[in-house]
Amino acid sequence: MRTIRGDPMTAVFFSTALALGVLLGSGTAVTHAATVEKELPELTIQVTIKNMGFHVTGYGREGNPTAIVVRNEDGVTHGFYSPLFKEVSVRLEGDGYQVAGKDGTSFRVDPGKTMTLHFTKGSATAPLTMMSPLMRHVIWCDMHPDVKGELFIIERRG
Ligand SMILES: [Cu+2]
Repeated sequence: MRTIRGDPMTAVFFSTALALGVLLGSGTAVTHAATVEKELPELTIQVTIKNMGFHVTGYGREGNPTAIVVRNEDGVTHGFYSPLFKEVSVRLEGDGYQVAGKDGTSFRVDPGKTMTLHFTKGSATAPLTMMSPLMRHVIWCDMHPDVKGELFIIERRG
């Protein structure tokens, strides 16, 4: 049994926290390194759309189920698209709907509504180390070209 201090996940958390500051608002992602045999916990990325902008907190991890919770606080319908959706299969929950956008599958969320997109990117076969990179994935609204942002997912590499 590892101690928290010696846990490689804790090390990843603090190194990414230094890099990203306020993005990592939630402490819930600090977990013990799960073994591959166990079911990995779902991580949550919160995206609030407000004043025609994306406000993102949290991050995902390759091999872990990940939920993107998209809350639209604007007075207009927004789209939510990422090239990441070409690589993963997405399960939609909540008050959103799927559309065929010009770049591929996209999602819509009406004013005041919240939708959740569940997916798992890659697998957990490689271990997480202090060198595991934090990869950036662009997101944008395919209805308003100025509304864009980014998501972060830690990749597992040796
Ligand atoms: Cu929009």
